[in-house]
Amino acid sequence: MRGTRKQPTLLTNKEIKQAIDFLKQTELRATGLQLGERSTMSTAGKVIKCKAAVAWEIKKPPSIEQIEVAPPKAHEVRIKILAVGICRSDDHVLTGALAAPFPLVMGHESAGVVESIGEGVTSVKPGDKVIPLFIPQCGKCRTCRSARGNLCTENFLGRNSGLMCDGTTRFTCKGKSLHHFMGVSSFSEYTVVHENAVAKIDDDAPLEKVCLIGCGFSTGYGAAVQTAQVEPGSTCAVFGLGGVGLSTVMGCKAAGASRIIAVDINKSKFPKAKEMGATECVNPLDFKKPINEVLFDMTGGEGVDYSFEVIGRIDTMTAALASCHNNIGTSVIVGAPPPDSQFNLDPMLLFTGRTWKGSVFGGWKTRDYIPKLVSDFMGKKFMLDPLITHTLPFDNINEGFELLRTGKSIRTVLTF
Ligand code: COD
Ligand code: ZN
Ligand code: ZN
Repeated sequence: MRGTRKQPTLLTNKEIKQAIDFLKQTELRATGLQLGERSTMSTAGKVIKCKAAVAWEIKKPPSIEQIEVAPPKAHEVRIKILAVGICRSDDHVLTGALAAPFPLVMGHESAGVVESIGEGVTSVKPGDKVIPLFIPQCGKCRTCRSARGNLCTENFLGRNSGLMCDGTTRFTCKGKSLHHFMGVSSFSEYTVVHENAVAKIDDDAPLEKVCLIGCGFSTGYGAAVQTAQVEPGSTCAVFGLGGVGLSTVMGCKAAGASRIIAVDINKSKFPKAKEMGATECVNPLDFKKPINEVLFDMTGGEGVDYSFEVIGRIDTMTAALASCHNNIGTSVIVGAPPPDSQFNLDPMLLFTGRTWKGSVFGGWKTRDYIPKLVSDFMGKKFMLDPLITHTLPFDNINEGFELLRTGKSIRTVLTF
């Protein structure tokens, strides 16, 4: 009987090699790394030397340097960044419009893969695709416990120390400590963030696109669908048509607004705004009267239902407020005001019932909603491609800043 038992099938050498290659590729896909790169097992617990853009001084372009990135401490996550967008706030740091301690590693609109985790981290593991979050979600503070709001008390915008929670930094270069930025610092091949500031996303998400969900897209889109909760059939006005304002236009459209009036002093922004859903475009420089009066004329003397200021100027914030219906209108401030600025406002604008709100990162509770936004993108509920006008190798970061300053780009994505 023994002689008749079927022999196990033997694989040829070629088939064995194919199987090993397949397993290797599967593992690499899971970590997001390229062939030839070994990471998770070999680098965990060690200092990693890698490339980063270091901003040494205000008003000087960042320089590409080799830096050392320490391993994550308890409740921290070290991430290999694979794609990062250049946001206006990064530029604001360089110009001094946004205060941050130098030297630092900027960058906050990114996506990557977890390289290693510190003690006590349970929500992500090495190999997970993630988006680092400049607003964390601790789950414990007053805001996190509330159904409303998203500005977790642990947020790095308010703290602005450029240090991790234990008061130290994970970055050094040429023997000097470098500050973190917004708790994220993604102009670096590797970064360390707190576990509360990481969102695990879909394994199939294209990182060079969904990195925009880490700031610009979510900030603008959320202002309409989350903060204002624009209703179907409403009339909206969006002031400022940069990447964030265009995302607000997309949000108004997704919410079912029937009129979306796009406002900008640069008329070259109008074709893209129309592509994103604007029904009309207005240049305030074409009129003698104030833009709020123009918008009242355009809406039969009623004003718009929702207005959004996506520029960051005091005069346009007031004009956007004055543009909405005097009783049921809502105006949302998305742009950060210049430092030390003040409003000089007619209180009647608010006395009659208008609602004036601010929105940071689109009002999304970040760890809850950023993964959902990525899934919505994968489900084709909105587009990111029209916002990405340039993709450059990381080393060309200063070319990316120049494209932003000269108004030639909407978003530049840098890849490593
Ligand atoms: N009237 C009309 N349009 C104007 C005016 C004006 N007086 N001045 C400028 N504009 C237009 C410009 O022509 C431009 O098209 C647009 O406004 C601004 O676009 P960008 O490309 O400069 O900027 P965005 O869209 O990338 O970002 C704009 C913000 C206002 C969102 C940004 O600058 C900001 O303030 N961000 C901070 C808010 C925030 O949430 N920060 C957290 C992380 S970023
Ligand atoms: Zn940003
Ligand atoms: Zn919190």
